[in-house]
Amino acid sequence: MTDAPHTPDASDTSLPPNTGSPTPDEIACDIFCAVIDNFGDIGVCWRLARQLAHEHGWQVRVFVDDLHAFARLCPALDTTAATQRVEDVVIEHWHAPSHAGETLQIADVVIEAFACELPPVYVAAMAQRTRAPVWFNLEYLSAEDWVADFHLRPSPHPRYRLTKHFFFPGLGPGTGGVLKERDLDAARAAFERSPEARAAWWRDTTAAPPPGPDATVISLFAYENPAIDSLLAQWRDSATPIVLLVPQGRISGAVARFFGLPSFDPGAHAARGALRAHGLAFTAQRGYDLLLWASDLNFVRGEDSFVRAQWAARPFVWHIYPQADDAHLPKLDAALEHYARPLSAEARAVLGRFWHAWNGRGAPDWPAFARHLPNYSARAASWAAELALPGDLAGNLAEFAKTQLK
Ligand code: TRH
Repeated sequence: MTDAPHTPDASDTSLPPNTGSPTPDEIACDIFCAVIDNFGDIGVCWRLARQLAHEHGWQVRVFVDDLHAFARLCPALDTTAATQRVEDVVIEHWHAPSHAGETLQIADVVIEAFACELPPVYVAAMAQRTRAPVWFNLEYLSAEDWVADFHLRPSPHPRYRLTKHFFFPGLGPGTGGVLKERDLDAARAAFERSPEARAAWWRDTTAAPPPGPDATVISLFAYENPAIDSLLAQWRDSATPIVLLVPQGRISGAVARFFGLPSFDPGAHAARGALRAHGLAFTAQRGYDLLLWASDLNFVRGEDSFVRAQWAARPFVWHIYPQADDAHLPKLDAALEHYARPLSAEARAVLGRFWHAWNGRGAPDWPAFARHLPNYSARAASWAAELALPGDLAGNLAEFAKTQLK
């Protein structure tokens, strides 16, 4: 353990009972995160944890069961430490489902991410607390309409005097919104304004200078995807240069095969026709935004990169996390409905076909998509403004928690 965990609280009956409502820096918050696969679960929790700590002054502790996945996004993490503090957040290795820290301390606000189950001993202690904690189940993001009806619905515990609230992220009014740091737009504007910062990024990331204005820069973060072969061939045959940036991941193998290489690891470079590709290292989470800002078009996946691409205010193509029985397809269409709404019928249809093709329905038509890129760029900017309307998720969650703690 490298640092003391956050403040003790009234679940410890030896302490005086909790009376008045806590001031912001006294609010202790525990986030429980089980990593199902990939990086999205911990990606969302880590972003939320930092925002609650840095922007709201909360004392945040994250229980996470997979420190190795976490370390990919946060290289400062010590994967052998049971407890550590990183960026003012306490990280507990949630090494067993029953584990709830070395000493049982119950926070004012408890967030179970994506319906992971809290340790039973922790829930029992929550019920013993003088003032019941504010308990959230943070759900996965969906753009579907029903989300607004279910957001913040209370669910009383069947046995204990506890109420859990379902917190639904969403793209529209009445939902919990999506995560957005207060300084994000300013950081993006500074990067966009600074040719030096962009040149340095290109040099450090690809060992190449920034491409000329006629090139289309594309970042590619995706699951394995059968549409990639056809798309790479269309980019090779494009009338204008395409620069492809591929962070190391599940689609790297297909890119390597296209170029006849054994792998496409960080530092790899290859060119065919109009297509030039660079293999990139998987960066710390903050660094991923720069890749989105340096690109004209971003292929993203899952949940967190999908949201970041929207804040980057550039066109994007979403590889949605595939679910059994194609349950993900209505979610894909719901997102399209929000995002594509003001586009012309033709631009909307082309975008819909392209997103569908990237998600296993049909073949991608790059020339048609590329023709509409200026429309998609304009829409990306207006969409980022619309997406901000429900407010930032961390702020919305903190506001609601405070009303419950009064
Ligand atoms: O990794 P994902 O596919 O994650 C998930 C999980 O599969 C999860 O189980 C599923 O439920 C959810 O999707 C919907 O995609 P996502 O959500 O975009 O998370 C990727 C994270 O990785 C995101 O926080 C950005 C980060 N990242 C980096 O930090 N550095 C990088 O170089 C890249 C490419 C990404």
